Amino acid sequence: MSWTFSRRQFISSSAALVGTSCVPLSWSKSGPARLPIPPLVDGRQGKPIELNIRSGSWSFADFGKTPTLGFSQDYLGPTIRTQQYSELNLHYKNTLTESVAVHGHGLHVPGEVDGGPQLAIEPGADWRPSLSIVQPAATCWYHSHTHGKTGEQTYRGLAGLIIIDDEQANSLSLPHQYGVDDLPIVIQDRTFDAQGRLVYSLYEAGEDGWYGDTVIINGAVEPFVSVPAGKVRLRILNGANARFYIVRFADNRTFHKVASDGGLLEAPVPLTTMEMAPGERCEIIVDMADGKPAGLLTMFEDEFDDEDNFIGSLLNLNKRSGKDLPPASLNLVVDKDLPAHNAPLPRQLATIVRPQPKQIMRSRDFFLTMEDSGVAFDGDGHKNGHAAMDMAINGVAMDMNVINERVQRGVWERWRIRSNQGAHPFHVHGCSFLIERMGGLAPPPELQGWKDIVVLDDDDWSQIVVRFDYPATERYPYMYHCHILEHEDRGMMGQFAVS
Ligand SMILES: [Cu+2]
Repeated sequence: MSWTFSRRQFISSSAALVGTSCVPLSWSKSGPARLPIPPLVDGRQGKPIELNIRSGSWSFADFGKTPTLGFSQDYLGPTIRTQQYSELNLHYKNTLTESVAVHGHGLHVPGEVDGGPQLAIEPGADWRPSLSIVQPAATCWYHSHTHGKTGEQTYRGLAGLIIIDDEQANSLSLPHQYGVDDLPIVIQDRTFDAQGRLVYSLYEAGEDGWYGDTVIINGAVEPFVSVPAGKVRLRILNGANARFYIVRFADNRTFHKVASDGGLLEAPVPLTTMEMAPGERCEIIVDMADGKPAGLLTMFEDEFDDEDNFIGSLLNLNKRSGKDLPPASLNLVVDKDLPAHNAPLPRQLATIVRPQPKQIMRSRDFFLTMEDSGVAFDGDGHKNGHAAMDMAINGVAMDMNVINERVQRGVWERWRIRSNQGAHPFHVHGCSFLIERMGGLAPPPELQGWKDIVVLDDDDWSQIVVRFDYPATERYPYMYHCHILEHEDRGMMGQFAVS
């Protein structure tokens, strides 16, 4: 199936909606799990941060352990804190028996330290990128970007957050106590077998990518977290391989989005619901001063597969009491003993300087295509009968030996992107960009900040303005690609050099 749900319907709707989320769980023998908070590693003084890419063993719920991958831990990696105008020195060690490339998603750094597939770390080898952080405050992340294996390695655990601070952002009155009122929230979905082991197969993934049936937050199923009776910042990453989520609270409370992929918005935007595509980050502030618990709902957008279903869901919401809602993926529970941040939200957050029309020097178009190619083959060349799709951008699949575009450094460009079928999150390395149009429409206020992912569809063009300030050589180029990881691994990706 391919979903026909249009972004246009979602964006034009300010109403809240509801639907089924993950399968309700009855596994919790020992009560709900506490939200795992990845350790915070301070990279601000330039001290090298060791990240061992290793295999692990992790229990997502009360159904036993499963083999996993992680950075210096069993599943996921530590949260790395850095700041504007500092050097971030990373020291990856690959202890696995397969090669791994690790990309710094959202970082404005040269191609030679960007971590694309050309920079794979061989088994037993090290990689020590030194990153000059010049960009402003943002929530970025690092994850596997290994040629043909990004989906599987990320699914098994190779992902972590990078928080960039800057003086301007630090001067704002926003919650900033990591693990107390400033929480990392990585949303993913996973499928488990009867023994509780992770199930994944690129070759058996459907044409929309690999969907897990169970939502996990920081590696736990339906956890809770204690928060102060005040404002709480959630740095939410949609770290799923393929799912688009609709995020809201069970009591439909208003929250404020303060930052998108590339950093702070110009002003907080009040919302009751938001869409998150794979790879996107949203920083939101939720006010817990009333002392009531808040359940974070993460609904599968693909289940709203047509307009009738979508409108039906809206009508259902009016009939439902709070008790009928799907289970919360994360429960925020107030602890009055924790120090609360109760200052009003700043009215102004950042200044976003947009290019003048005359500064935009050239245009490029990118057409993402999926075509049924008949019978699929597994990794050993055996026919397996599952959906086979040829994935391409501008008619060609990713080829490690081909530079698809050559871009001039420091010059604004307009890129237009659309697909022949369905919605795709388009990600560009080495930059943040601004969205001019999304599916033919002007972006809503919460998408008018710096971004590195734009959603496109088959009904109209999405359009961005972008400028690259760092070089990427033909040996170590940047990538543009669909962030549905199974689409990326099947070839919906291209390489470009900046000089
Ligand atoms: Cu795609």
